[in-house]
Amino acid sequence: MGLYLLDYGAGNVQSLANTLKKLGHEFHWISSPADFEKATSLIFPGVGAFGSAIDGLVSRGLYEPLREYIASGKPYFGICIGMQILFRSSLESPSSKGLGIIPSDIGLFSNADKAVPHMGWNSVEFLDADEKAHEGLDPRSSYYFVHSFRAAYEWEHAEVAQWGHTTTQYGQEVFLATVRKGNVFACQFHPEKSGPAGLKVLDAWLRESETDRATSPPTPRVARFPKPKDGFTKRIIACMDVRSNDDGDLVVTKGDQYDVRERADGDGVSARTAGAVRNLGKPVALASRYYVEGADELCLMNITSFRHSPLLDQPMLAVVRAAAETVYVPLTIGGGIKDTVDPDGTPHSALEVAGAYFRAGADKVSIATEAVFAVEKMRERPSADGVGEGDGTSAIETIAHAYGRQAVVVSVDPRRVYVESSYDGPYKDELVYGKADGPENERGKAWWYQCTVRGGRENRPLSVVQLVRGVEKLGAGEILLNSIDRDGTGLGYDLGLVELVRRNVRIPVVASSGAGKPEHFIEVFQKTKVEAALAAGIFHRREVGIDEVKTALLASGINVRTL
Ligand code: 1PR
Repeated sequence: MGLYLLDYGAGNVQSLANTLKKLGHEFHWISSPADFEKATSLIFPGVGAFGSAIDGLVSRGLYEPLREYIASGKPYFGICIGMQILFRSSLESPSSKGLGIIPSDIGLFSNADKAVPHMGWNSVEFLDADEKAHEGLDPRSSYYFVHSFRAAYEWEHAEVAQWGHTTTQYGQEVFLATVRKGNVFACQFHPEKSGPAGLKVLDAWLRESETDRATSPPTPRVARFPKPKDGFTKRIIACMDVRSNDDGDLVVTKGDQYDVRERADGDGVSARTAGAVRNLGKPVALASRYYVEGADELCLMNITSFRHSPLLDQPMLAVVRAAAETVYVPLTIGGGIKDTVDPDGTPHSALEVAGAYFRAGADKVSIATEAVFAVEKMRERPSADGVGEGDGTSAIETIAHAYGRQAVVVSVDPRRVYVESSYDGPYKDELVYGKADGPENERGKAWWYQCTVRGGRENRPLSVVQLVRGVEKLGAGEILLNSIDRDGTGLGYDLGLVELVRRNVRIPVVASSGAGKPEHFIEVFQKTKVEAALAAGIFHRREVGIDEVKTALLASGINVRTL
C-alpha cells in the first residue's frame, strides 16, 4: 500500500526519488504489474522520448496495468512524458499509441520564432481563479521545462479544455503546462528539477489526502491568446571542470585557455605548487553552493575522461550521484561519452555510458570529441543541404533516439585561426573581423573558428559552423559553446563566435568562456540571441556571485529566474 513510482527504464528517475526523500515521503518502485494493485498513489516521472516510453512500458508488461490503474480512479501524478502519455498520440513517434485519456494529440513546437527544444525556466498561468485548485503552483515562480513536443491548449474543444489547469507561453505558442481532472494531475515541466518552487508542487500534492487527490473538478473553459511577450527566462549556468589532482583526489579545476596547471608567476603561486593541477574545491560541495545561490543549471565536465572508460571511473559516477542528492535543478554531465573498450576487452557503447550517467542522476549528457568525429563521418555521405547524412550509429543519434534530443548537449571547443583580411581560402564565408580584438601580433586580421578534440589538444579539419549544423541534424538538443581563446581570460564572451553559431542553428545555444563581470552577461544577452550564459572561474573564486549577475540582468530588463 502507499505511494509508488513508475520507472520504465529510460532517463533520470533518480532525481525524483531524491526529491521525495528530501521532502520526507516514503515510496516504493513499481517492479511488476502486480504492484499496481498495491499502489494507492502513483507518480510517473516520464523522461526520454514518447516512443521509447511506450515501448518500455509495453515490453515490461506495464502499459495495460497503468491504463487500468488510472481508470480505477486512484491518484496519478504524471511528469513530462508522464503527462504526454495521457493523450492519444504524439508527433514524436506517430506509430506509438498513447493512453488516450485526453482526447487530443501532442504536436511539435514551431522553431520559426524561437529555439526548439523549449529548454529552460518559464512561468505558468492559471485557467481557474480558485486558489484551492492551485496545487502549490505560483504564477510568480518559474519552472523547468525541457521538451520539443507540447499539448496545445485547445480551449475551443470542451472535452480537451476541461483538462486544462495552467498554461505556459513559449514564443507565440500557448500550451498546457499542467492538466488536472478527477484523479489525474500532470505537469509538462519537471517539478523535481524546478528548485524550491518545484518541490512545493510535489509536496502540495503529497500533502493532500488521497481522497482530495482523486477528486479534482474539471476546469471551466477559458479563452487564451498569446501575449506580446512570454515568461521564458535567460539561464545562468555554473560549470565545474572535474579531474584527479596529482594525489588522485577528484577536484574542481579551472584552466586558462584550457591549461589547468598552476604557473609559477601567476597569482602568488610558489615554485613548489607550480605545475600542480589547480584546485578550486570539491565538486559536490561546489555544486550544492551553486544550487543554493540560484544557478539555473549545473555542468560537471570530466575533463580527462578521454583517457579511459567513464564506466570504470566510479568516483565520477559517485560525484554525480551525490550532486543529484542535493541539487534540484538540471545537471549536465560531460566527458568521455563515446564507445569504449575496458582494459579487459569488454566493449561499452556510448549509449551505455550515457545510461550510467542518467541513472546516477544526470539530466543531460554533453559530447565533445565524438561529436566532431561524427560530423566528419557524416560529411563523407553527401546530402543536398551540404551538411552530410548520419548513419544512425553515432553517440548523438543513439542517445537522442533513446532519451530524446533534449538530453543530448554538444560541447564545442573552437579555436580562432587568424588570416589576412584578403584571405580567399576555405571557410572564407565564416570569417569574423575584429578591430582591436585578439592578441597584439594578430591585430587587424580576420579569423575563422576551427574545431578541436580532446580538450583542445588536437585541431581537426572542420569549422565550427560545419560542426554545429551537423550535430543539429544528427539530433543534438543544445550547443554548449566554449572558446579556447577566451576561456579563463575574464575578457567577456566571444560575441562574434556566439552570434555566428546562434545564427546557424535552431536549437538552444549556451555561451561559455570569458565571463569576468556581470556586464559581460548583460552584453551577451543584449547583443546576441543566446538562451543561456555559463561561467566557471569567476564563480569558483567568488569574484562575482550568481545573485549579483541576476540582479544586474534584471536591472537591465533581462528576464531571469529569482529565488
Ligand atoms: O571530449 O567528449 O570527452 O568532453 C570533454 C569535455 O571537457 C569537453 O566539454 C571540453 O570542453 C572539456 N575540457 C576538456 N579539457 C578541458 C580543459 O580545460 N583542459 N574544459 C576542458 C573546458 C571550458 C569550460 C569552462 C568555460 C568557462 N573548459 O568548461 O567552464 O570556458 O570558463 P570561464 O568562465 O572561467 O572562462 P569529451
